Parts: sequence; structure tokens; C-alpha cells
Amino acid sequence: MTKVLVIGANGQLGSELTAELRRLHGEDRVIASDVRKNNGHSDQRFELLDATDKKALFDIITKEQITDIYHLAAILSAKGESDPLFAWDLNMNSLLHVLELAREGHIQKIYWPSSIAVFGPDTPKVNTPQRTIMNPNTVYGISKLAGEKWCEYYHQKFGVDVRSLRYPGLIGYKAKPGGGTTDYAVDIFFKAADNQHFKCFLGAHSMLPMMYMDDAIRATVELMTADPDLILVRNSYNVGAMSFTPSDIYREVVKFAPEFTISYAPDFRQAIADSWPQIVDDAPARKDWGWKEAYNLERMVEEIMHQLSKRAKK
Ligand code: AKB
Repeated sequence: MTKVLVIGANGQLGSELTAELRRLHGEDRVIASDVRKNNGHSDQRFELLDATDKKALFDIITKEQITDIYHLAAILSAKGESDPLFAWDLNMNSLLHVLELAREGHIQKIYWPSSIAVFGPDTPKVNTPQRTIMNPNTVYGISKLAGEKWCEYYHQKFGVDVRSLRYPGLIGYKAKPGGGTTDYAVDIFFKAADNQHFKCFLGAHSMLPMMYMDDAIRATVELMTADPDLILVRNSYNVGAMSFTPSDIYREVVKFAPEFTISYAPDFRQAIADSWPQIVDDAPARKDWGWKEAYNLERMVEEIMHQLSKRAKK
């Protein structure tokens, strides 16, 4: 029977994915873990875990008889640039520990997220193919690209069932991201909901691929529950949903908050955004395991603004 460990469960993706995995497998069959306790609510099935501590990870896996790991802990693109060696250590060594534990037969299945950050300035920006030039120039991108290669290697050499998606920017309203280049597209909603001016750290016309959190969670679950024979890509799948610029999302948000204002003050994150694709081609994900997004920009903005205004009225 499946028993899951989520590493990095307090993060933007982790908090929502943990809730969905508990809905699917049952509360008791999903252990949340993170390097810090979640402020506030108490979680009976939570373990404090430093993802770089292989012994601590091994102890939890054996104690809880874990079968599947969702390893989400990572330092993202913008934050990684302030301490590259720390980002490399966390992003890389924690993945190698999980892969080794699977090779040694302690766990059966791994999910590990990659990112559009694996691409670089000389990658084709429009309809970026699954297989193309990849020369990332952030430490986060380098660690994700190396991680993809390790996942593929462990699958080919040792038969480890590891699956991965190259997430675009993930947009949700339940938990905030930290340290990413696409985070502006989450922050904008909170400023609009609080009726505050929004100073965007990317330029108005900087287009990036993005995805609503509900779609990201569904893509992850669909990939992880697909027949292993359908998973033909064992480094990481491109997955797309929508692409927009700061001025596109502002135009949608202002429909629900007519007083809301924006200005643009690009900082170091602009160069990171400029090195990434604008639109990804995710044909293999659609063909192999049936990926299809449900949310476009308009539908996502409507949903988030609706949820935030409901929350404000409580
Ligand atoms: C980031 O901006 O660093 C992340 C990502 C695209 O992986 N959201």
C-alpha cells in the first residue's frame, strides 16, 4: 500500500500537493516534512527534516515504511544567486540521497520537480521543444539540469521509477512562493486584493510560461499515477498551460480591482527571465500520458480574485 513522504511540504507547491495527496491516499498515509515547522496549525503527520541529512531521511523512511517520495525542497532561481554553493548543495545532494535510497530498495517511486530554468539564453524561446539546447546560467537551472540527468541515469542504470515535470511559474493564492523569478505573478494578486500599488520587478513585456496551481497539482498526480510504460521521458517533461507578460496579467487583474495600479522596476531577475523560454512545447506530455491544462489566464485570474475576495469577507 502506498505511503508517501513529502519533502518540502511547507512550500508553495508542497502545502497544496500534501493536501491533495492526503485526500487521495488518506491523512495517515502522507507524512509531511520540512526543515521548519509550519507556523500555526499542528500536523500530527509532520516530521522536521533537513533534506541534506541522508541518515535522518533514512530513519523516517524506515520508521514510516514510506513507498513514495515527493521531493520538493529546493532553493529557487533568484534566491539561489545569492548563495550559489548552498543552493547547489541543497538542490543536488538531497536529490542524490533520495535516488540512492530508491536504488538500495528502500522506496519504490520518486517525484522530483524540474523547471523551465533548465533552459538558457540560447534555447529557442517560442515553442521550446522537449529536447533542445540547454545552457542554463543560474545555479538553480544548472542544478535542475544536472538533477534531470541524474534521474534519467538512475532510471536507465538501476530501474528507479523517478518521474519529473519541468514546471513553468506556478501561480496560487493559498501559499506564497519564495525566491523565484516568476513570483511577481503571485505577489500581484495580494497587492490587488489589499488595494496597494504594485511595483513589478520584471519589465511590462517580459513573457514567461505559467500555470495555475490546480493544474500543476493535477499534472503531478496524473504523471505519478500513469502506467510506468507510458512515461517515455525520464529526465523531465515540458508542461505548458499559458504564457503572459506582467502587463497581460495586470490587464486581467484590474478588471476585478479597478483602482489597482502597477509600475515597472526591473532588477537582476530580469536577466533570469530573459534567459528562459516564453512558450514551451509540451507535445510529449500530451501524447504520452494525456496532459491537458484546464486554466488559461482569464479563468485563473477570475478564480484567484474571487477566492481572495471571499477570504477578505470572512
Ligand atoms: C522560479 O521562478 O525560480 C521558479 C521556477 C520557474 O522554477 N518559479
